[in-house]
Amino acid sequence: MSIEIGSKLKDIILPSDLRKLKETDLEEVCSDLRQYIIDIVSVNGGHFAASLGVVELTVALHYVLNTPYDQIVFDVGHQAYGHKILTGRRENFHTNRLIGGLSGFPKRSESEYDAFGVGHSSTSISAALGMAVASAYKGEHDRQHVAVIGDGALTGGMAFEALNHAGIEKSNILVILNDNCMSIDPNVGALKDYLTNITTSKSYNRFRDDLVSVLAKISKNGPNAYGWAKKLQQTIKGTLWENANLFESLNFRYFGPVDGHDVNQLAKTIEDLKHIPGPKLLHAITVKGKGYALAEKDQTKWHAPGLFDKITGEIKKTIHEKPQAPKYQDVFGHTLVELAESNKAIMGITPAMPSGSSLNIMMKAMPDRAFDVGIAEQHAVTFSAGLATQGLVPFCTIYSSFMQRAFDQAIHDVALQKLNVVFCLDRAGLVGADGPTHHGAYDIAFMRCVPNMIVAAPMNEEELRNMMFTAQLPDKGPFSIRYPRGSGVMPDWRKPFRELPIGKGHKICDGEEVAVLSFGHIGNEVVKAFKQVSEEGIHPAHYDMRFVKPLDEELLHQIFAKFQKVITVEDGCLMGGFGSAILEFMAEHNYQAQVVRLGIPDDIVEHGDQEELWQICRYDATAIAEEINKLTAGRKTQTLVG
Ligand SMILES: Cc1ncc(C[n+]2csc(CCOP(=O)(O)OP(=O)(O)O)c2C)c(N)n1
Repeated sequence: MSIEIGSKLKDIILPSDLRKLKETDLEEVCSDLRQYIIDIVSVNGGHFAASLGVVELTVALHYVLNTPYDQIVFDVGHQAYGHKILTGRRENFHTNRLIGGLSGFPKRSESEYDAFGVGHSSTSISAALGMAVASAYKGEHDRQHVAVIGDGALTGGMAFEALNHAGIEKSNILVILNDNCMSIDPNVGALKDYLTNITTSKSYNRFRDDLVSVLAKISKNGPNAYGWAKKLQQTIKGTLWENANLFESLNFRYFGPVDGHDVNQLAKTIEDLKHIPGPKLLHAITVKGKGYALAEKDQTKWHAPGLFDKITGEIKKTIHEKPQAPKYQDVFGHTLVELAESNKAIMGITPAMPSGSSLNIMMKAMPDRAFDVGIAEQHAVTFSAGLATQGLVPFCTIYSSFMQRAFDQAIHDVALQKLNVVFCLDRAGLVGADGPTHHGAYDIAFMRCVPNMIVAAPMNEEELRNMMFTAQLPDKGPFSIRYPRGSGVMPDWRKPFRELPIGKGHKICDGEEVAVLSFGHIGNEVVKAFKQVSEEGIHPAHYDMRFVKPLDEELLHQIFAKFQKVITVEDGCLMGGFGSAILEFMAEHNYQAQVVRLGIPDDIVEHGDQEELWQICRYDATAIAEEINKLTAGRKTQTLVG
């Protein structure tokens, strides 16, 4: 693949090269950088629209600041492609998100320019504040610390906690609010309305004009900047105080709104802000997808569009001859609407992932019964708990890895009160290219230790539907259902609902010598493995356990009475997970079988293709077949000898 690099971008290997250019070159740098992102993402995939929206901000920041001594923390980090390209990684950028290649998010081990590892939202202000306080403590008063945070990420509680703290620290921290009115889906909430009001209000616009003139004086008067800063404060008070500003009331100096696509103005403003001490917030208005018309028009679709033809904008889709199995998220979305049609108590809740979780199907069909609450997992869970106290049955759908945020709420607000909240944990297991920040590795372990929690995982679409059906029946208490990223296995999945007995697994096939116990979709790898080993005359038994809590003890007694060799398979962490639950059962009942546990090791699993990662972690079909072979090698030899 040969991609032409624009003439201004060509010579920039590091930000120090960028800083050698004239201000008049910056617009061209931005246009080259934008084109490079389009060129690479169109053939490689990854996040798209967010990086296009911050091209000017990224160039202005690296132009003005002395990175990596000065530190920039990008919130979430899905918008940091431009930053990666400008900080020594252009040559490798074509490996972005591929196995062994660059991470799709800033990562400290990848570059000294990545001040903080990110992936989960709303952490940037806390991290930048920690750095700023450390710098102040060490006497590095010239050092700048910047958090670049989107209006979506600002809806996360952590961001407010950090603003609240930063307002009483005297540290030099600059928060740049990248306001594009979008999260992945349109941003939600009262804060979004507030930011829109600031952007359109007349008094703020008057204030902005005053600001520009004061900042111009600061620039001119350089060393005496502090005096001008005081004057600036008076200006702010004079023109702004009548309309109390949220950030000002938290002791931040608020600047803006400014045009986030005017790179020269941004560079000047950031230069001036460097000389103003204490916590500051610069409100930049940007357009998500800027510079690629289709992305500007349909920002949700172009958040992470997959591969596309950059000229026509056609998103590439594989054409299949046979009907394909649906994505689990879509089975969830359609099934929820179907159930909600007959059970009026059902409600749907998502923290900022309507399209990612397919709750948007219910939001469209039943707008008064489905809620996008913003990037607020903790709130989503406790809000669901509140609904449940009133006899409603909330289905709270959260990606497994984001559910980590709401662990206390699951215990304190749901489980202790035995409330009927159904957790639908999407993207459970290894997720692939998003990598370690996003792998849903821990939910089996952290859900099964919560008292009163039912923990289930479907092996296919029909089981998912039946688990959802069962969970909404009266008085089931807290009920968690996990399913992976991607598709199931049943093209014909709209089967009639059937109640599943809680805590009951089932035998998929009888066999001899070895029993394989699986939990969830990964059981389909066991089915494939059995095809491989059956050709060698090996016929183990397979059990789909369906529930890790409560465990099907009756079935386990039968299994351990018959088998001395057991393999457990899970798409989750081995420590404390499904295999651990089986070992605990054995210890309690004094069983002595040989057990091999397959799942995610106690290590960080990097990014890569989902199936490649199963292979690396040794629980894909081939690895399972190999383990079966190892356990049965003795029997085969005996058979041959006999
Ligand atoms: C805790 C958490 N929840 C959900 C997500 C998924 N997520 C990734 S980007 C994003 C939207 C961020 O919006 P914003 O900060 O405004 O950035 P933009 O994409 O608009 O530039 C969401 C919800 C996440 N990364 N972290």
